Amino acid sequence: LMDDSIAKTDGKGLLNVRVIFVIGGPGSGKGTQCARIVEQFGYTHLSTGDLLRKEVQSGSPRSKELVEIMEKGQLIPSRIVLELLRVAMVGIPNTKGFIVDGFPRELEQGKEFENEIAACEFVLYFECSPETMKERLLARAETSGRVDDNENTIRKRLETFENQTKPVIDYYDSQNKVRKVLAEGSPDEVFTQVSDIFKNLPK
Ligand code: B4P
Repeated sequence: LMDDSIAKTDGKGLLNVRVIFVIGGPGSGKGTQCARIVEQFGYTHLSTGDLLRKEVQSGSPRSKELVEIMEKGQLIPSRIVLELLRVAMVGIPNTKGFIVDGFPRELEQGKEFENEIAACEFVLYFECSPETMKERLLARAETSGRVDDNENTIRKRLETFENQTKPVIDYYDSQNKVRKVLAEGSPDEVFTQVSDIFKNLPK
């Protein structure tokens, strides 16, 4: 890390802060639940999807490339995602911890983050059926204006999740780091399970 003078780091140069990864398919309710975690428990929410959409809106030279990838329901190159996260985290030196939403979406992303930025305490996984996810995203499509909320892209996003993100869950599961939440229910029902996890975290 080059510009981490304001953030605390450990002996290996990693940020010394609680980090929780939040994974789930598109439409599993990650963003919705993260907003509630912030409200109830005071963590800092970083959504890689939001960071990427902000990057696009800023009119950065890579905007066009990013939009094209998102429209195809594919993953943005990890380097870009990691850089956006690193800059965001270093800029917030005093926080109880970060919930990193929509990340990692492929195995290498997670490994690189943990080698270069900070260790992850556990992975919060929202398990949801593809039918439910599709239904929610189509409902959101009516108002979201998002380039990726349409039937075609939703199908591809679900495939990307199945092929590239599911192995991430298996990997962290093998390290006993996955906390699974059943995400089929209403936002309140899902949050009951999420609260139980956050209430019982060590200080
Ligand atoms: P994201 O922005 O992460 O999009 P998402 O998976 O749909 O999650 P989001 O948080 O928006 O939706 P949620 O499930 O909460 O990613 C978009 C794209 O960015 C990716 O396809 C990829 O191209 C790129 N990208 C992002 N991160 C990346 C990374 N790390 N690496 C590479 N590329 C990356 O909610 C969906 C809808 O369901 C909402 O309308 C909500 O109101 C509704 N809903 C939520 N919970 C509900 C419930 N319990 N009941 C009923 N409806 C519910």
